[in-house]
Amino acid sequence: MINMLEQIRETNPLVHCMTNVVVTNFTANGLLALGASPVMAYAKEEVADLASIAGALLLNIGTLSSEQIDNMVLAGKAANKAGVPVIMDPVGAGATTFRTSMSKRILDEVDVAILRGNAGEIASLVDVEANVKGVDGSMEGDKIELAKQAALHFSCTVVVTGEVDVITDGSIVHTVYNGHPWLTKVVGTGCLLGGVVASFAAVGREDLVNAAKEAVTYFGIAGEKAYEKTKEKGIGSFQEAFLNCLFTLTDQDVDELRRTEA
Ligand code: ATP
Ligand code: TZP
Ligand code: MG
Ligand code: MG
Repeated sequence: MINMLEQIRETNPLVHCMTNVVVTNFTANGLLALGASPVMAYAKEEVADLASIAGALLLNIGTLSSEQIDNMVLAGKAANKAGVPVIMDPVGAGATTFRTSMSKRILDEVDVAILRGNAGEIASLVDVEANVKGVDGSMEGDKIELAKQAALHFSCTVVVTGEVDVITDGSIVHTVYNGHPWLTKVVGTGCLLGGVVASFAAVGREDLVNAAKEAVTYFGIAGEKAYEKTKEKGIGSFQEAFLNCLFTLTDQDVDELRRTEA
């Protein structure tokens, strides 16, 4: 049994999140439910200090400004220097030239360990035709090939999420079938997943593909369990049940319910 949940709950890794204003509270509560220790911090005066003592750094451009991107680069470089894994979510890349170019700037200046996005966002970063409307995105082609292409292009682990999730470093490929469509009815699940991936990376630095795969599997199973508890009620109850499942799921539950392929 892979005991990453136990490790997170025992060590409570500090996860420095530079994320968007829509999902800040949901992300902090989701990470606390998991067992990590979130801190949201943005000021240029402190981001480098925090990033270098964190277990992982999350850069999410959801409500970006150019000043915020400067500070993300500052934090990312400090994390790199300290050996802290950097997880990036290029929210809405492809929707505007600004989002695409700022995402590329971070990827150019910071050594990103794990890039997590929907297919449209990832496609737009490697100049593959994509359909991105605001923060929702898709692409028609093969998602495994897309993820591999992005992983090789940026020399990092890539997580492409959707109905099926693909995790790859360009050579090892995992597909995760766990998850539920209601996860798309609650804003910020993709963004929270970035924080969850960061938490798993904090305790699983030596094998980031595996850490990302385990994070995505755990998250998908929590979505399935939450749906079973609230399908007669609706998505308000689902959101609450989802947080409860992030809190209660064990490594043993994940092993029993995983639907993954390597
Ligand atoms: P988007 O803005 O396009 O919804 P996102 O950034 O919110 O993207 P998602 O791709 O929605 O990210 O991924 C968030 C979580 O939802 C992941 O755990 C993913 O597996 C799950 N998920 C997304 N779509 C589905 C689906 N159709 N069926 C099952 N699970 C899904
Ligand atoms: N607008 C800017 S960021 C954001 C919205 C709606 C949240 C996107 O969250 P997610 O996880 O990508 O659905
Ligand atoms: Mg979504
Ligand atoms: Mg998103």
